[in-house]
Amino acid sequence: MRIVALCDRDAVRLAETAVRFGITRTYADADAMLADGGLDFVDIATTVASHRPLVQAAAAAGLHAICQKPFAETMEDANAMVEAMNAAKRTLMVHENFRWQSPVRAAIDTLRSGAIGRPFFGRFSFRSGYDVFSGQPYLATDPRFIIQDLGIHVLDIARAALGDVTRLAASTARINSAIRGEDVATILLDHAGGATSVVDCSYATRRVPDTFPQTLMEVDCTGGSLRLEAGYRLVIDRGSVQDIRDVSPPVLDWAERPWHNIQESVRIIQQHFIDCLRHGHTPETSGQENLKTLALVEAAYTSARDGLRVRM
Ligand code: 89V
Repeated sequence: MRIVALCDRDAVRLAETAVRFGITRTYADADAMLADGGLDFVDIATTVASHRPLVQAAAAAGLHAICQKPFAETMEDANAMVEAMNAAKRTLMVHENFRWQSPVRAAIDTLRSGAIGRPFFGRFSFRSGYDVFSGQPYLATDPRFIIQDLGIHVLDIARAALGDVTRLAASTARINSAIRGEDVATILLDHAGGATSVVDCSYATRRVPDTFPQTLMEVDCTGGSLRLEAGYRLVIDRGSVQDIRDVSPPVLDWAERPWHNIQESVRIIQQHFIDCLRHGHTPETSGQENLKTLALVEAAYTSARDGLRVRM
């Protein structure tokens, strides 16, 4: 597989990327790129409002697609994208990459193996004071911030680790008055398998060292407990026996700290997509599957706004 065409409305970025990677087909308009053909799939790495028209255009062109998270601003848009790709019989994967971070994956795989029994409690935590707004300025101006941008990842990890959710309650706060949306969220989840978990996220937490962009995990199971601690330390306790593993992600040659765990997960999820296309499998984070994570985002905003516990 190789990248044969690039589309970007920012002419400077388009030219720079084309030169850097030796890509000769460049476009400022996605429809023009699709009309020229010669593509197997598109990787849609745009902001959320453009996802629906771009995914529908890919489906109409008979192409498979990867779509960035957050998949959609509304369930209606998300359902429409899934239906369009289903009707075209093409594969749609949401680029929900946090569950693919190798340290997070090591923890999820341990839980899924059943080695420490049945989970009954989880905490999935992302707390930082990192300035994400300078790199992604739109995050400061959207009415929705942390649940839609970051909580979505952590909710997805909670689902990957403990299974689907039956009920949810959320509280939010805005600590940084320079932004429009909420920058703190605490979400209580009941999982179908019987576990309860807490997803807590903050971009208003000052601490040294700052753990950005690590998701910390803590899961109690009937046969032991598991913690993914700061600094990528995975601790698995079985009473008297403690297994401590360094699950630090590699810093890929194009990557940089502290983003390297996210950057590695991008490579892993892209590889997963290619493997799925080659073998005719459905991606773990398919559009259809991601509807459940997106529903949790919607439910969290409803719960926080109305002070209600929401049934899924
Ligand atoms: O990578 C992301 O999804 C970002 C961040 C984790 C920085 O909030 O939006």
